[in-house]
Order: sequence, then structure tokens, then C-alpha cells
Amino acid sequence: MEERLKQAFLEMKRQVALDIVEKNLHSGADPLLILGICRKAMEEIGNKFETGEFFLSELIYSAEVFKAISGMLEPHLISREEQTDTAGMVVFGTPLGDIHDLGKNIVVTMMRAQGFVVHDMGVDVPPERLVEEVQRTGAPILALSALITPAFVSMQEAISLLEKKGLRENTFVIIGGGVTTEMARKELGADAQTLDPTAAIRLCRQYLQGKFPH
Ligand code: B12
Repeated sequence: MEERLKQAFLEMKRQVALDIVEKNLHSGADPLLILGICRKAMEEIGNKFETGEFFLSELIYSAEVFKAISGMLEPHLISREEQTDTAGMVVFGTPLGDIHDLGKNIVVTMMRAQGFVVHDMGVDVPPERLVEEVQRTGAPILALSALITPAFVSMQEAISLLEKKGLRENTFVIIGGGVTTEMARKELGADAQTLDPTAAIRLCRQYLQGKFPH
């Protein structure tokens, strides 16, 4: 399935990709596995864009295919685990300078399905707005999604602002999105980094239960 799905993405064959996903979901394939394959395919499309083989139109089209697949995966991702009520509140956004939101939307959906109350601020969100929302809602978690390197500057500003306002100590800052790494996390001074939505939920829970390893 992996190769065929990737190929359908790279050849911009929307209906073929949707049919493969539908068939596999129907026969019980893990929705997270399908998500991982789509992510890899999108990464390859990104690489081809970088080398000039693909243009912005391919990036836009693949995003549309991914959106359609997300719509098919979501009900399966939601019913994967039972909802629990040990969840908290999260302010979530793609920071200023970055308009990518496909991954963010999936994590938001999965968090909500797990009982988290998520204030989704959308994309291109100025650091001040993110921090204001943390202050306004009293949310203990700030989640930031970044796909392009300039977003690191905004992430850094958001973290500095939290510090300035005396909110840093009581806010768990978790980052994710294709461009983030453990090294970036350390440099930014965030608390956690992952590309895996299930791990993100686990880390947030651990923090809320006072079990986050320091
Ligand atoms: C689709 C896409 C677009 C679409 C976005 C549509 C949308 N609504 O999001 C469009 C066409 C709009 C676009 C625009 C641009 N893009 Co673009 N895009 C991509 C592409 C191909 C796929 C991204 C994607 O959605 N992946 C699938 C999702 C599911 O993966 P994900 O976001 O990583 O999310 C997963 C995890 O990371 C995690 N996660 C996500 N967020 C969070 C947050 C938290 C807290 C946690 C815990 C986890 C988590 O959950 C997901 C689960 O699998 C990437 C290639 C790549 N390597 O990623 C380039 C890429 C990101 N784009 C790139 C560029 C350059 C651009 C443009 C500047 C192009 C241009 N010249 O205009 C503009 C940017 C405009 C801007 N200011 O943001 C570059 C960035 C390079 C860089 N390092 O800075 C990339 C890497 C392509 C490349 N190799 O050159 N893009």
C-alpha cells in the first residue's frame, strides 16, 4: 500500500490516492500508519519543489489531496482510543510567518477527541496573540506548529513573551511540525518536541499529571 499511495501522491492522482485510503481503512489498516505514509509523500513533494522539479501548483494540489484524506482518517483517529477526562486546556497555533496547517489540524482534532479543550488560533498568529490567549484562558499548555524555518523567530518571541509576563513557569510549551527537531526545541527553550500526535497527547497528559520527566 505504501508505495502505491506515495506514487499516487507524487503523480497527483487524487482519486487513486483516495481509493487506496478508503480500501485500506475498510480492511482495518491503522489510520496513523496511513497518516505517516501521506506525511512522507508530502515530504518528497516538498523536496521536489525545493529542487525545482515541482512548482507551487503541485504543493497546493497535494495539500488538497491531503485535506481530503484527513477528512477520511479523522473519524478513525477519533475512535481509536476512548475519550478520557484527564485532559486540559491547550492554546494551539501556527506562528507568525507560517501558513501551513494540515498537520496542526490533525493534532487539534486528535487532542479534542481525547478530551482536551483546544483554542485553535489558526495560522500566521503573532506571538502577542498567542500569549494573550494563554493569559486570557489560563491554559497550561501552548502548542506551536511550524513547517518553515522563519516560524522559529516567532516561536522564540512567544516563549520570551511568556517569560516577560511571568507565565513561562506554568506553561508547558510543546512544538511540532515538519521543520522542528529536538535541537530546535533546545535552542528555543521549549519543553517538548514531537512529530507524533499520539506522543504529543501523552506528553501533555504527563505534564498535567505532574509526571513530565525534567
Ligand atoms: C503542503 C505544503 C504547502 C501548502 C500548505 C497548505 C496548508 N494548508 O497547510 C502550501 C501550498 C500553502 C505551502 C506554501 C508554502 N510552502 Co510549503 N509545503 C508543503 C509540504 C509539501 C507539506 C506540508 C504538510 O502539510 N505535510 C503533512 C503534515 C501532516 O505534516 P506536518 O505538518 O509535519 O504534521 C505532522 C507532524 O509534524 C505533527 N505536527 C504538526 N504540527 C504539530 C504541532 C505540535 C505541537 C505537535 C506536537 C505536532 C505537530 O502532526 C502531523 C502528524 O503527522 C511541505 C513539505 C514538507 N517537507 O513538509 C512544504 C514546505 C513546508 N513548504 C515550504 C515552502 C518554502 C513554502 C512556501 C514559502 C512556498 C512559496 N514559495 O510560497 C509557502 C509558505 C508560505 C508561508 N508563509 O507559510 C518548504 C519550507 C522550507 C523551510 N525549511 O523553510 C517545505 C519544507 C518544502 C521544501 N522542501 O522546500 N506549502
